[in-house]
Amino acid sequence: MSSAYRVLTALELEGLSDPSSEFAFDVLTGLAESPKRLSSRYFYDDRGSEIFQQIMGLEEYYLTGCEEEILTEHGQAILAATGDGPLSLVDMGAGDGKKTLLLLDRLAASGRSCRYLPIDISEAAMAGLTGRVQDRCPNIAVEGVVSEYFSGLQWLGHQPRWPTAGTTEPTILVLFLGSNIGNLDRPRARTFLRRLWTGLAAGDHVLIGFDLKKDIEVLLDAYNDSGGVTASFNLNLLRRINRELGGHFAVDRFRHFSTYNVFSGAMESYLVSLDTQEVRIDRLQSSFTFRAWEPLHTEYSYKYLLADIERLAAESGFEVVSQFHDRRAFFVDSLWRVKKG
Ligand code: AVJ
Repeated sequence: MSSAYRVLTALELEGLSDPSSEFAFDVLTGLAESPKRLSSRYFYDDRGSEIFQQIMGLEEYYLTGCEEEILTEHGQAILAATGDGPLSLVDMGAGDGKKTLLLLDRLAASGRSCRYLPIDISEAAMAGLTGRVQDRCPNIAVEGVVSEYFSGLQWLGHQPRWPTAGTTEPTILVLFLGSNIGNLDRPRARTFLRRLWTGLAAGDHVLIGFDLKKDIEVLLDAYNDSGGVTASFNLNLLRRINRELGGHFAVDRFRHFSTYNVFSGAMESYLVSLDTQEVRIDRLQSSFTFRAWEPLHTEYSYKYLLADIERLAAESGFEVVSQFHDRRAFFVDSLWRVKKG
């Protein structure tokens, strides 16, 4: 006799999850909240990723230049800390991979056996990145995954560590560069790093880019660039809702505003409604009222002290190997080793 119920397996459920309905749901709930908010994870559609690449080229957005300097100056030391055996390089939120190439070039030149596993949410960015790496470093095996990093990480956790028989187990180095961790508040950062720890073995490494607390004027300029690129990055979120969810945002009726909260240590970004307006979003079968000067929160970018980084590592099961910073000490790439009992 057949039973009257079924137990859904994770696999059956997986096929049912739909990223665009998740976006729709988060917009629906976020705009119903008070204050209104949208998650910064939705910045990175193909267009948003393209605008972010423009941000990385801005003089005012010092983060990218600092990290390039760190990887150029200390790339050798970072790679050496992971030994000289086969290496799996996992790159979370790889973007255009320009910074990672600074490490890959060295690896390719050293002849060390290496596999490159980038994870990025934008397929266009991934296509560009994997193409570039394959051209530049033909002896590095490239296997990209287009997904958010949490699911990409889970997927990688189920992959064989090293498919070639006869070689020694590779060590893993996970890159989480560019201050991507800055979007997470402290509890979420801890949870994220614990998840990462769970998928790794003792002796694996992670290299995490943290933006440091510094002169507030420098911070404000980085998120309020004079060319308005950051503003269009932020406003692209409304354009994305218009494109994907049939929204009717008049994008020029909102302004970008970004400020520093000294107490929480975060740059906070908002879109502020310039007048009272009602915005219909067809696919949500809903309209939302924005009052004049009402804010919509879109992003946190947390800044760290070196001591915060050490505490975070300890709290999530890692040992700090080395903190590499640029000349001005604006930014740190922190190298951690996985500790297991
Ligand atoms: C990609 C999250 C590191 O927070 O600095 C840049 C995104 N937002 N300008 C950051 C961003 C506004 C960036 N991260």
